[in-house]
Amino acid sequence: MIKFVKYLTAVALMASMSVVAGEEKASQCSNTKQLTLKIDSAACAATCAELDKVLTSLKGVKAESCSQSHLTKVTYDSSKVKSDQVFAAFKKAGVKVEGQQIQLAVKGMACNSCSTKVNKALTKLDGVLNGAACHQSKKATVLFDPSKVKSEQIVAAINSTGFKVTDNAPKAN
Ligand SMILES: [Cu+2]
Repeated sequence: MIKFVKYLTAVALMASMSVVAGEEKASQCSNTKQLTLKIDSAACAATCAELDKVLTSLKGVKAESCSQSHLTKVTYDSSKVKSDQVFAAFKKAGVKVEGQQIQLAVKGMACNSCSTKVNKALTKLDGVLNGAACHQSKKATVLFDPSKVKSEQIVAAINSTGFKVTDNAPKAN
């Protein structure tokens, strides 16, 4: 009988654990998307503030523009807003988007020739405006035109060099 009770307790414990795991999984599969966009280098602080205002007027959108780096970080809820609407907001604010930027962790780069190999693979891709891999930070920063190339293709190009992308780019759309 005691054995049976122990068994029941174990089953109950396992059941409660799987519930917790399920909840975690759900939060990872959220609709939150992130976009980092390079904007017109002529955009000043006032323009950036105006841009953020236009962006955040969209439901489910958070935005932060930096007039120094000329990068706008947009976080949005894809169940409430589509990336097209985000891009339309830039137009509305009169700010030109030069490209989308992603940063990828790349495993295996040990020296300059490794990062050069990754850079070459990146710049060969049509739609990649700038690719900078650094073997010290183990990261590749890629600026690309999202209408010409997708982040998955960028990851594939890096992986084809033999070095591996260890995290996935935040996907737009
Ligand atoms: Cu090397």
